[in-house]
Amino acid sequence: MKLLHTSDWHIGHTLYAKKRYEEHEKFLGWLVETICRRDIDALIVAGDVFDTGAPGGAAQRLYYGFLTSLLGTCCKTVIIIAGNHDSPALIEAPAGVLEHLDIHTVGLPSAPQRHVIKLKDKDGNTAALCCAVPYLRKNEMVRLSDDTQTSDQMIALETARFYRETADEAQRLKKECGEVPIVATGHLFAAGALRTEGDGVRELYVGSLGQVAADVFPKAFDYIALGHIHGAQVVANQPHIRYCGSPLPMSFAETGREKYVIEAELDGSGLNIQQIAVPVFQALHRISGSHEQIMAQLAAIAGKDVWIEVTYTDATPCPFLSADVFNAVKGGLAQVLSIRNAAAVSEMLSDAGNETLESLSVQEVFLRCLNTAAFGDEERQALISCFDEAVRMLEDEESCA
Ligand SMILES: [Mn+2]
Repeated sequence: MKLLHTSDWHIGHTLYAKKRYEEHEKFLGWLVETICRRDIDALIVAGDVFDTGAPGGAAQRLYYGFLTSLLGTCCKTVIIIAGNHDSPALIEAPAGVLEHLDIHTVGLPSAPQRHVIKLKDKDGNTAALCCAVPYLRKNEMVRLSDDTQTSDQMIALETARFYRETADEAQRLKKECGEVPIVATGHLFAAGALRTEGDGVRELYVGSLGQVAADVFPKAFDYIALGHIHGAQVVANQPHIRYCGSPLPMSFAETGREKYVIEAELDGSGLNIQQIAVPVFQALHRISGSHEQIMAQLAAIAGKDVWIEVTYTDATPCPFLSADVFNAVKGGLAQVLSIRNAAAVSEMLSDAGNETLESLSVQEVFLRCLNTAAFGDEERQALISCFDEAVRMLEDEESCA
């Protein structure tokens, strides 16, 4: 019995203003190919299928297109759970239809029987059982608990109880199915899991609330497929409890980091794990330094198909940095997605009060940028109306997406 574990696709994600549908399309195409090439029996998607609770048509088309392309392949069962970014209702809405295709979507916690799913082999026999547990939302936990307080302890206790009851149900079913392995899913923050700055993981609860110790998972589980943390890792030194991580880098902070899906083979002799590296579908590159250093680095890669984040590190303000940067890559394949100009930002913000960039409107930020350069009245007016038009177009585009 071979299963493939992936999570945190975040279909619909944008990197700065860049939509990433093309990368997702390539990833999902590669995933079908990989499933067929490696003769995978079952696929587990451990949450955060979409980037938002209301994914647009393009995002849903990619998702359903992918599921359709699995039909008739070696992959006989698909399990999809909702993550903290997903709408549980949206993930579960097509469950009735998808069930007939042995695609099981689980959004909300309910009775244990609903969460135990049979994984089939090619002859249609049950080859494993899966305890499909979605992200457990705080208000769901409060509903399940007698405790009305959301505390660290309550979340840990309810999570443990939910896994225990589901595992008990799986063990009951195992008596009917024979000696089959039991796998489980989760979308949670396991205590001790490593995060890196800017990895794009949205906090589940405030502070350390909701970190779950590895001992909440019953011993009955032979493999636990987790989602939520975007870097692949083993939990608490237990090789059968792991995060596969997101298949795409979720920010420039993840530039150069290897991404994986995980193949877990479960048979009589135990568990055999292989990390399969996901190809890079869009190269990212970070550049930082003085104006001179930035220009030299841009010149070297302007011809490559790469998305760039530029960080200006000198303390002296450099008001024309953006224009120079965009000129440097003009006509080449490289695209600059972001320019971080800390010196310009701090010059624009007033020292009085605790003003931050986030507290200003986009128009206000633009006006202050204009103030740092000497434009004539006419030129200034033209730039303002041009900017307003650009903002309006962006807003229109967003409301249509
Ligand atoms: Mn995620």
